[in-house]
Order: sequence, then C-alpha cells, then structure tokens
Amino acid sequence: MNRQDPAALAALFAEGVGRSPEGIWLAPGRVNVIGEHTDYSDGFVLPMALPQACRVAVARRADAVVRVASRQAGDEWLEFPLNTGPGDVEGWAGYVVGVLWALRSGGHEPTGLDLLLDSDVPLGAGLSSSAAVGCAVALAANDLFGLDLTRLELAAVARLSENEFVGAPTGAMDQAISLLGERDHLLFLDTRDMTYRQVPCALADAGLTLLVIDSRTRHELNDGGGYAGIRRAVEAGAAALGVPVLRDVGTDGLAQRLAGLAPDVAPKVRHVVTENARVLEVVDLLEDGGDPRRIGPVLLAGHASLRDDFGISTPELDTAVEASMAAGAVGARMTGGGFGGSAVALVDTDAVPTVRRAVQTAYAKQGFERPEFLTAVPSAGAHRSDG
Ligand code: GAF
Repeated sequence: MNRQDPAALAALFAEGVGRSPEGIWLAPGRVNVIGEHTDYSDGFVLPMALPQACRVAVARRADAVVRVASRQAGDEWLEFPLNTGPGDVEGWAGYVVGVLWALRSGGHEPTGLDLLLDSDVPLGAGLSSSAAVGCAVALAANDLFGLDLTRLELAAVARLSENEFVGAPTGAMDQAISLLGERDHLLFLDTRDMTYRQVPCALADAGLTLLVIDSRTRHELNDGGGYAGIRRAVEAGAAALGVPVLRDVGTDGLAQRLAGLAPDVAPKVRHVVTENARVLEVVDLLEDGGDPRRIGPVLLAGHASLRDDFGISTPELDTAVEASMAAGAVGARMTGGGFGGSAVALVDTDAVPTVRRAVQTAYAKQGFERPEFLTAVPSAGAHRSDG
C-alpha cells in the first residue's frame, strides 16, 4: 500500500471496521539537531519534524470500547475498554489507549474509537515513532470530540500518556515538535516555559544536507533502564547542587561547582549545562545569516559530550559519526535518547553519496548491521491529512 495515500488507508479501515473512517490524521517523527537530554531539566532543544509520519484513520464508536490495529503490527484488531488504566496495556497499543486515558484524566469525556495506524517513521530508531503515534491520536481526538485544545495542550496530553500510561519518563521535546513543527523550520523550544521560536532552516540553501544514519541498534524509552537511569542521575546532580533543575546552572564557574560533586554525577551535570549552551550557540549561528557550516563543530562537541560525559553513545553511533567526519561531513552527532538509534551528519549535499558509502564500509568492517539513511527535510507538524 502507498503510505502517502489516505484513500488506501481509509479503504483498509473500512475493510476491518465495516464503515469509513471519519478522517485521517498525521503526526511526524522528528530528528533533534542539538539539545539532547535537556528537556527534563527545563532546558533548550532544537528539533525538526520529519516527512516520515504516523497516520491514523479514526471513527468514533457509540460505546466505551477502543479497537485498534496497526499496519506495522500485522493488521490484527485489538480491543480494550475505554476505562483502561496505566499498566493495563502492553506494547504499541498503549501509545494509543494511553492518550484517551490522559484525556479522561484531564476531565474530558471521549467515547470509544476505532483506529487504524500506519507509520513510516523507523521504529526504535530514535526518531520519535512513539510520540508520532500519541500526537496523531491526540489531534484526531481533539477534532472528533471538539475539545479545542491548543497544540501545546495536546503535546502535554501525549506526553502524559507516554510518561504515566506507557511508563517512559520522557521530557517535552518529542510531542512538542510533532505538533508544532513547520516546513523549512527548526523549533527552538525552551522547555522551562514552553515558549518557542521557529528558526528558518538555512541548511539546504547553503548546499547542505542533514543526513540521518539509522544505526539499526534499537533503543527503548520505557525499559526502566538506560533512559530512566540517566534521568535519575541528572536529577541527583541538580539535588547535589541545590537547584530544582539543571537549567538553573550556567556555564560560568561550572568547573568549580563540578569539583564538589561525586565522580559519577559531575559529568552528567556538565553535559546538560554545556548542551544548553550549545543549543543557544547553534541558534545564534543559524539566525545570524552566516555560513551554517559553522554549526558543525558544535554538533561534534555535542556528540563528544554524550559519548564521554553522558555515556549513552554506542560503538555503532560512534562509528557513524567518525566515518562521516572522515569522509568530509562538517559535523555529526548521535541524536535522540541514546543507547542505540540514529546519528545525524551535516554534509555538503554533493558529498552525501561519499559519506553514505564511508559509513556503510565502516559498518561492514566492524560487522555491524547495514545502516539505513534518510534525509532530514524539515516538515509540517501534525495535521489532518485527508483533505
Ligand atoms: C527521548 C525523549 F523522549 C525526549 O524527551 C528527550 O529526552 C530525548 O530522548 C533526548 O534528548 O527522545
């Protein structure tokens, strides 16, 4: 089936449900340019929405039942009571049912729904495939139930579902970019007060491509391990410094403040504090109209910080970064939550084939699975996609 074709998804829905969907909604995955693991410390992020997206065909039901199927999970229809609570739903369906739970816990009264999902966001690749599901369902529910929630309110609903229902203790970035993304723009978001600015993405005009390298090593955010453990370490760092969140710590005098911290906590704090500064630097460089290649070294410094201070890179991600740089990329870094997933490389567009080949060769040499590539094109945020 052509994923871009809403009519085909609607036909498949009608086959499974016995009536047409009331609409099809779409929410994109994202890639983060810089600002990693800052969004649960009130920090800054700079992601873009991708053209890869989750589409969901939806129709309301008169009863309190949720029926849901996914093209990526064998089209099998699963059924849940609407009043399902956290911990009751295993696997991908939790990202759907959880949104209805989050709406109910916010005082809204959704009825049951039939939903058919289809996504071309690579799963587990650190490109927010799960946030895309939650945001598509949240937007569909908003329209169908006439809830009139703002984009930021919908992002909060989708995040609440992911945090409390699915059990992934994420920050605010992924849902915000999926709902607020704009074509040709990066989203500069301050997660302290959720204010944001759309930053024109000058990369293509300057002959640059942001290449996403999917390392094919999968990461999970709700396994209670890696991501949650890092988040706890960051929170311990803030507590040790006597601040509510690390956003309250600047780079001035940082070395002195770090000297008083335990050796396992200090590097985590250093990453978050310096990463916030890197986001501001990249935004300045992109907005001042100069050559965007100047962000390359900042991206590379961000990777070193995630690898050495935060300890969440992997041999596959390091290889992607090193091989891209050796083949002429102007900057590269792992992106997303870490422990697997994807890297990004900022590459002169005519050098993209060379960089891809170099990464493939390096992966083959190390016996890694063959990486996948996609071009990060800054795209529109969630919207109704059937006219
Ligand atoms: C994951 C989380 F979902 C985000 O909130 C963010 O913390 C990111 O990892 C790391 O920057 O995508």
